[in-house]
Amino acid sequence: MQLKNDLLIRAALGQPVERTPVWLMRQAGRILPEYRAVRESVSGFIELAQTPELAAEVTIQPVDILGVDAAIIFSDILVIPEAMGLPYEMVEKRGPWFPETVQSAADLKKLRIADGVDDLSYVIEAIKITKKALNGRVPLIGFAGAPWTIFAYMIEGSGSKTFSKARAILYTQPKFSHQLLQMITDSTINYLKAQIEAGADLVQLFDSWAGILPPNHYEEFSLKYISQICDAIQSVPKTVFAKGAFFAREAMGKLDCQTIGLDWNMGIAESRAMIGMDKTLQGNLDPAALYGSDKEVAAATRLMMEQFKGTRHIANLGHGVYPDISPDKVKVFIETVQNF
Ligand code: 1CP
Repeated sequence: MQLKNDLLIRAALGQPVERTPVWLMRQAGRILPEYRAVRESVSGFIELAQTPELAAEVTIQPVDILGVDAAIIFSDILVIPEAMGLPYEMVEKRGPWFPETVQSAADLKKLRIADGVDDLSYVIEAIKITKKALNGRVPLIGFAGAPWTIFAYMIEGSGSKTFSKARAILYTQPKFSHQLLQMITDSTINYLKAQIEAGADLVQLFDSWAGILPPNHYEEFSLKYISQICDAIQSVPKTVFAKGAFFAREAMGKLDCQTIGLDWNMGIAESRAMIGMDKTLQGNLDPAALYGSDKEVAAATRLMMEQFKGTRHIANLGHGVYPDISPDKVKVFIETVQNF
C-alpha cells in the first residue's frame, strides 16, 4: 500500500519534504473526548488494548480529529513483560501494577522470551486492522519500551519516582541484570519484527527512564541493548527517544537509527552539534507550552520550528501530551507546524 502522506518517512530518512511532519507522543490515549467515550464502553485500558477493532479505532481518532501526520498504534510498553510471563494490571488513576516482580536469577525461570506473533497477537491484529482502515492516509508507528525502562518496571512492580530498587540491582546483581535485559531485548526484537510484518511503517523505542541512570550505567545497561535492537531491525526507519539522557547524545548519534527524540530540556542547537547532521531530530516543545493561549502556543511552536530550521526534523512535544490539555491547543500546535 502506497502512502499518500509519507512526510514522516521521508523526514526520518533525511529526504526532501515540502513541510515538517508533526505528531504527538501519547496522542491516542489521553486528551480526546472521543477516546474517553470508547474507553468508557469497556472495563478498562487492558480490555481496550486487547480488542483489536477498538484499539484500531482510537489509533485513528487523532488522524481524523487532530490532523496529525502519523498514527501510533494504541497499546502500552508493558505488554512485553506480560508476554514474557509477568502480567500487569492497570489501576484506575494510578497506572500499571505487577502482582509479581522479578528480583534475582531464580525468578528468570518464571519468564520466557516472547514471540511477537503468538504472545502479542492482539497488537498484531490491531495493526492489520488499522493499516487497512488508514488506507495509506498516514504512516503507522509501531513501538516498544527500551529494555532498561521495561527492566525498571519488572523489578519495581509499578511506576516510581526514583526506581531505586531497579537501580540498586544494577550494582548488586549485574550478571542477573544483563540476563534479564537480554531476555527483554530478544523479546522486543521479535515483537518489533512482528509489528513491521503486520504493517508498521516506522518503529520507536521509548526509554522513558533513561535520565535516572549515571552515564556509565546508561552505556552498559541501556544503550548496549538499544543498539542490539537497532542493528536487528533493518526494514523500516527507527526512532530512539531516551528521556533525560542528555549525557548520552553523542553516543546516540552513533546508533544505527534514523531519528533521535529530544526532550524539552535538551537544547536544539547543542543537540544537533552533539548528534551530528546525519540523524533526524524529533521534538521537542515543552508539553506545558500547550497550557498557554492560542497566541502563546503558536509563538512557542514557531520559536521551536525556527531553531530546527534547515535540518532534518519531525515536530513533536518533548514528552507525552498531558491529559488535561485541550484538543484545541493541540490543534494550534499542529496547524502552526503545518503552516510554518
Ligand atoms: O497514548 C497513546 O498514544 C496510546 C499508546 C500508549 C503509549 C505510546 C500508551 C497507552 N502508553 C504508551 C507508552 C508508555 N506507557 C510509556 C512510554 C512513553 C512515556 O514515557 O509516556 C510508559 C512509561 C508507559 C507506562 C505507563 N502506562 C504509565 C506510566 C506509569 C508511571 O511510571 O508513572 C501509565 C500511567 C500507563 C497507562 C496507560 N498507557 C496508555 C494509556 C491510554 C494508559 C492509561 C490507562 C487507562 O486508560 O486507564
